[in-house]
Amino acid sequence: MSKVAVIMGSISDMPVMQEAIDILKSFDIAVEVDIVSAHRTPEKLFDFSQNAHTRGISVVIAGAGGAAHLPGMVASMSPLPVIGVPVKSSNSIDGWDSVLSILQMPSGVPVATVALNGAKNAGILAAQIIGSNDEIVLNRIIAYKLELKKAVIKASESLKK
Ligand code: RP5
Repeated sequence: MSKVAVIMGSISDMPVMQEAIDILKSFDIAVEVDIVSAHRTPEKLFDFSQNAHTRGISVVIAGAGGAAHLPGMVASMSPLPVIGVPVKSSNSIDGWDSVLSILQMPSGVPVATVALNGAKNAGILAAQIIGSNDEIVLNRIIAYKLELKKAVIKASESLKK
């Protein structure tokens, strides 16, 4: 069974990252959650990045704020796809620090960066990656998108009443 690792640089990122955990659980995908700080626990960062793929993890979602080096450093050492969530931390310069430090990766070392505080989309993207090779998960994504469509149609119809 595929598993997604949701990691973050600090416990202060948890309110944002909880959205990734929640949507993954709604798709019935196994989630491993941990705090891995690129700057405060560098040894743990190395250990996590070099070994995640040997522990049944298929995708890594990494959220961090400020000088947000966590997603990029995981991507530098792991063969797994890494989705980066820029977190708008309390002392951030409007979140631009987080966005740019996760987005602007060098050639050869991609991080799939979602929107500022976009942990929910990170969870959906991780589910889609798993779904590309897992029909059950794929069907849950199809059902989810159908619900999105129905909500828009319902809202549209409510305007015409
Ligand atoms: C980053 O610094 C974390 O990802 C967090 O977004 C930010 C602030 O961390 P704390 O000082 O709240 O632990 O490393």
